[in-house]
Amino acid sequence: MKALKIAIQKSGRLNEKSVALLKNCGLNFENYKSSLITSVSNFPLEILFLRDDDIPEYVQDGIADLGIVGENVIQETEVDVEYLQELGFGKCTLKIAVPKGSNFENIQELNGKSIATSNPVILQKFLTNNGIQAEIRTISGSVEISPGLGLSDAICDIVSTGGTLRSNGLEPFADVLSSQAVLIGKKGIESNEVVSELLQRIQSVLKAKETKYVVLNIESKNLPSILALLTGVRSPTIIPLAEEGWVAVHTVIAEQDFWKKINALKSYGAQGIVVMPIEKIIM
Ligand code: PRT
Ligand code: ZN
Repeated sequence: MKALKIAIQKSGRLNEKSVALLKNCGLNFENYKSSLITSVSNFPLEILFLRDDDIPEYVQDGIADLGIVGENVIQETEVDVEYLQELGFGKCTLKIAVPKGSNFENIQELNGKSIATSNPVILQKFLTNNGIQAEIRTISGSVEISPGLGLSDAICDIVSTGGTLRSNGLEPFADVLSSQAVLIGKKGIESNEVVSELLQRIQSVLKAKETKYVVLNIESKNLPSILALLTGVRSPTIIPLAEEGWVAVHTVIAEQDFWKKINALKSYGAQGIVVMPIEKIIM
């Protein structure tokens, strides 16, 4: 099989999780901070380490076959690439924010105002879709200080915790785009067998993250109530305990309703509940 190239961020917010995802897929590679390219020893793949802004175009132009990058960067660079998989990390929202106490109530009030951003393409689309005419001031960094310096009335920037907005006296006003890291590929690449194999591995790692392996003990007479609760799996494994009238139940529980189910299991008399992470789930 011919080796493909995947581009990931060299350093920054997505680097560590992109590397961890590929390693969790069973790929063996050295991750030298100084190198721009590294080979995977046990899979036909080379990894390119790039600035995130360059990744979409490298993939569109076929210099890399695949890439891991924030949805916001793909939209901003307006490239024509294949979206292969949302990866569930690097989650953030591109928001319009205004100085605290501005008392804006409706986004139409942005008409005639100036908005500073590093994402002029996405912002312009949002303004056009909402029939707003505002002046976009494109700046490359520290967007959040621009209203304080009198450079703009509002900003449009990426927000995750909201701490940067707060510490600059700003408050979020409108959501423009929700983003997370995604796996992209050059057009037509999804039919490649190396890509199918990698996608299958990525999906099994993501699926495993969404679930926990749970083992518990319960009195046999209470078994029907907890079986009714554990509907997400085909059938849990039931093993008799040495103590008469008790069984151990092995099952998986989805992360999203984990605490609700654990509390319900306890209320039905489950004891000795052990929870373990799952590395992969092969569907
Ligand atoms: O060097 P390179 O060009 O590769 O990296 P970069 O500096 O351009 O990007 P980087 O590493 O900061 O972010 C990479 C990607 O992570 C972005 O494109 C987003 O998809 C995603 N991401 C997730 C974020 C954030 N969260 C985030 N909080 N990108 C930036 N921020 C910044 C934001 O710009 C603002 O300055 O963090 C600040 C806001 O954070 P809070 O937590 O205070 O709200
Ligand atoms: Zn960047």
